[in-house]
Amino acid sequence: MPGNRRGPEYSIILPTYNEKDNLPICLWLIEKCMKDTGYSYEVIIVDDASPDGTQDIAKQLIKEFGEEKIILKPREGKLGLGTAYIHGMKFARGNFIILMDADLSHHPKFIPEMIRLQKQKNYDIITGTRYSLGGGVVGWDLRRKFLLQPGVSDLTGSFRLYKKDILAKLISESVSKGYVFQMEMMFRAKKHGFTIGEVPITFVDRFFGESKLGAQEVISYAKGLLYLFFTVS
Ligand SMILES: Nc1nc2c(ncn2[C@@H]2O[C@H](COP(=O)(O)OP(=O)(O)OP(=O)(O)O)[C@@H](O)[C@H]2O)c(=O)[nH]1
Ligand SMILES: [Mg+2]
Repeated sequence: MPGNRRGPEYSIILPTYNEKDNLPICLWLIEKCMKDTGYSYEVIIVDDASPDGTQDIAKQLIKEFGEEKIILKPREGKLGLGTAYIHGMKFARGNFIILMDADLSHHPKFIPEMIRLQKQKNYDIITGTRYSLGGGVVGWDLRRKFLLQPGVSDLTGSFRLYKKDILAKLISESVSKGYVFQMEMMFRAKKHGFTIGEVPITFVDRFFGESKLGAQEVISYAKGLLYLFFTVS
């Protein structure tokens, strides 16, 4: 922890790769939504040397919002989503961690609801669920629908709120590096008997920027899934 100052209550970790168009809107929406809750927060941007200049935009936003609120923790190259969360966690000062995508697929308007539900029953984890009533998936391609079969709850989602110590414990046990990371978190959480609350969310496919879900990522995702099924029981 940097210094002995009291940190913000919530740390939002935003992994970015080529999100220069989405980042400003995303941060603006986060500020708007968090203001309404009255809780303090910080956003930790983990950018993996995006060639589109995401970091320059991030630096401008730091000037605008202040360096207490927006923290940039870049890495040398594209090292994957799972390790991006782990990297961001190292700098998080909040008691609660929110993981979300920066491409506006995850609308910050759901954060206050996640916070409210967590407080209500002191949940260990709140997950944004795309399959319950009230939520939905807009514009998903077939390939992904096929890979992520709808279940009772949304294991594969990546819009979540965690108690920090719970996430730290789950991370210390995790083996996944890429897209399967968040699913592994859920498998392990269930195994530990951690309490999980669900908030229905609408999920919108990215509008700006290119999809990073290439063939290689689909393959390693499928492999990771298989591995999890056999190792986490
Ligand atoms: N730091 C970092 N961020 C990443 C990496 N891969 C993806 N991201 C970010 O993680 C979030 C989720 O990635 P997306 O590419 O949106 O993944 P997706 O939603 O499955 O696929 P699309 O939206 O179709 O591209 C976004 O904010 C990305 O910018 C990575 O290797 N490193
Ligand atoms: Mg996306």
